[in-house]
Amino acid sequence: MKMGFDKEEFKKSVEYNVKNLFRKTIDDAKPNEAFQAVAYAIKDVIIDEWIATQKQYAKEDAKTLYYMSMEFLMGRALGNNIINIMAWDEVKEVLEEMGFDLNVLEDQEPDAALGNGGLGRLAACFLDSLATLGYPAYGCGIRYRYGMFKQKIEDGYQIEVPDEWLKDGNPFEVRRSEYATEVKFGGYVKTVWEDGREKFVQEGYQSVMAVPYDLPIVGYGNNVVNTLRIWDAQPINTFNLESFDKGDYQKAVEQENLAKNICEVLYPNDNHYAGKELRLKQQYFFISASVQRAVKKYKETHPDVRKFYEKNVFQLNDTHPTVAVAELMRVLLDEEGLPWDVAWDVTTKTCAYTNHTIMSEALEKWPIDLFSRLLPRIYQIVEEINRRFMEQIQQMYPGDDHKMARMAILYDGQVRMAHLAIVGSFSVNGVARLHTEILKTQELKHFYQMMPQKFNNKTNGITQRRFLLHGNPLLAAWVTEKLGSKAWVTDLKQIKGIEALAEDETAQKEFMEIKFQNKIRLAKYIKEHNGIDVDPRSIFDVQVKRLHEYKRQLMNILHVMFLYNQLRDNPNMDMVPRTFIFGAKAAAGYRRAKLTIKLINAVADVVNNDASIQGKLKVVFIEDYRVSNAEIIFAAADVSEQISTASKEASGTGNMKFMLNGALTLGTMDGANVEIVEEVGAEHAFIFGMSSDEVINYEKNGGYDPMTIFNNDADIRRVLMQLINGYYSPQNPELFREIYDSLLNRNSSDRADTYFILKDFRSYADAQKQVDAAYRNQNWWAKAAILNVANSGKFSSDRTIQEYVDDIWHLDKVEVKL
Ligand code: RUG
Repeated sequence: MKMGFDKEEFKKSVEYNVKNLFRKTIDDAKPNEAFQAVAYAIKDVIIDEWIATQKQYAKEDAKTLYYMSMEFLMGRALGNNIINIMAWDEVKEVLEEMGFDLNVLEDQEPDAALGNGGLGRLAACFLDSLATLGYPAYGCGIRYRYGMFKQKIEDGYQIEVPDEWLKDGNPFEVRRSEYATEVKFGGYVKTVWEDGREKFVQEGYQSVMAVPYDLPIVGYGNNVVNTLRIWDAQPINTFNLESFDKGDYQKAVEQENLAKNICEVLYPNDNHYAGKELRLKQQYFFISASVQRAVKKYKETHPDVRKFYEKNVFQLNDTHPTVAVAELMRVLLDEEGLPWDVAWDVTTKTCAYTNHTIMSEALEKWPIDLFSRLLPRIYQIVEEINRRFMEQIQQMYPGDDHKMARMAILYDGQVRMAHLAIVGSFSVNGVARLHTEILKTQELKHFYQMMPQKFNNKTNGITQRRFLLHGNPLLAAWVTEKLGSKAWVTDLKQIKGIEALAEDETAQKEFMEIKFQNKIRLAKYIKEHNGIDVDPRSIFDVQVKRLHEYKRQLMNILHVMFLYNQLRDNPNMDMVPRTFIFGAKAAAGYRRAKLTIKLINAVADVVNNDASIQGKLKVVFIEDYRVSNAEIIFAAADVSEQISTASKEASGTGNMKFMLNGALTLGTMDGANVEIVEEVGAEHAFIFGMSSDEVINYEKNGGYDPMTIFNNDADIRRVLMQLINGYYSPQNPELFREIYDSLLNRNSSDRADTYFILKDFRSYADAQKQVDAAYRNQNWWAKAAILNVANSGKFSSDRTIQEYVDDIWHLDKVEVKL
């Protein structure tokens, strides 16, 4: 326990809150009411630290990071906050005395699901690490009224249900109306002469008021509380008589609707750009508000805005916040009156960009007509940035039109946001070593050749506080006991200490018993939520992540079909019972991904109800995969499926969470898998499939024909035929035809089997066989699992953040004393 947590005070605070919020005594409080009361009591503890931290930052005039992101996939806050104020045991005890179970109360809290997947969760882990390491930082984002949709499975199909996460309010947030900021859209730009210079004034625009809500980000045991600032939109003048009288009725209604719509909902696309106008409005909305506020805050204590970059750095989380480059220019030029060159100097010393993907369909390219209509002044600035950049290319590569075309920001009627981000930033980083190399040598090679000094790698990481200490208390306690210290909680490298136990049979037994208990916990969850019985003694083989073709959930389920065929042919086949567990949301408009979910559930229906295979195979699709159930899933996994087509998964972070919880990776040499294998040793993982070089080579030069595999491999052919002969969909044999076609028939835009599923299939099946063989030797398995945990130190987001600080942000640590 940290000093200063008073159990009696806390108890009184909870009772007081129940009384004031619900007009009840504590004995009558329902779990949800008790949750609210406890959350407010914890907030009360946090608030003092929050105030102290911000005062200390101001006093030290500390440089501040603004982590700009459309997504923050925070999950639940209560448990995390209690852990980070180091009061878990005390709170648990007090609540027990009051007749409440902390776990039950935690379950009352909706996940804050303001993100899609890896990119948003990375932002959340980064905030946790920043606060824990004591670095001054804001997360800047949007307060979506509806977060990532809730997934229901009906008749095997995904149904999207709105996520009303704010229905009962959010106990931890603080509305900061004093920082409300106007954001303007549309209209036109007028040039006027004023004070002897040309000025640009936006007129005839619509605007909204951006109002920030602050959420505390609690550091672990260090009194530091940073801020996640998410912006809500409100109408500037609520629909009023004045505008009605002026005949501005239409405009008033439009402004009101604009404000209502902007923050309504998170776009549920992961790794995919949909080009929706409202999305661009969202981007500019939160960026303009954040940038304006950052400049204003700086100016409150600093006279010279030309030195803005000395105290502020903006990290752009993907291209989504890239308008920040032009918005900062606008503020510096139009509002601060700086000349172009000075403003550009400040901007390019302030902004840094993280690239998270090479997938072309994820790259944002806004049509110029839309962009310039919505953001007329911003567009002018982008035009000028582009003009100057083209001049620079001309100078460096005279007459090389190819370079100009490849690198232009404005090209072919589009604004290429990645190019704007690279040109406007002093740092461009990839998210795993392999990914960064691919950026340098393939996707962004022209930029790398021109400005190599900007490029750097920052391999992703995860917070061990949520994904081990909170998510897997049994293993966390075991690690602490074995190491004789909790130091790993803030220094994950220390977990290496358990490596010495890998060969120790007692330790192996203890480890396997913990895994078994975690599997029982997950089995119970599955029974409660899916009504399926699974055997905790079977191998839990897990693939949880967004559903995307490049992640190849399809290969996984085709392999299940392949195994099932073998079992049908030979029910006595010797195999270790296996439970294949899937969890995945598909973007609402991603038809093929949704059909893959249906296929997984259709296979599950057949396999799980076939008594002849003696329970050797089970398939479970966990509904509504999200941060809170992820914690339970990682803790229970034996096998971590990381099977993306090599070169496509920039990093992956689920792979790290599995490793930390002692699951063995079954994966391709893609993203951060490469570094995981490097840390733990290839002999403690199951690696298969083509390398990224081979994939890229096929993509460039052709030469892959899945039909040859189909014709020559009877087992694969049998599996594929089952997609179109009604084996898993007797009512509608054609149901999975689209999937079959995607594997075998080229269509207008794509090669057949774009993601090389058939190409890698045999190698995958062989690796799966090795898993089966390896699991039979429980001592070996335990050893390999312990080694995975022991070697996960590199993958703490604390390490990642320290690298960002050292190489990009250059922040100073701040100590907060109460
Ligand atoms: O797909 C990537 C993951 O590989 C990566 O681990 C994660 C965090 O860096 O970001 C994911 N990502 C990429 N999500 N959206 C994109 C492209 O917009």
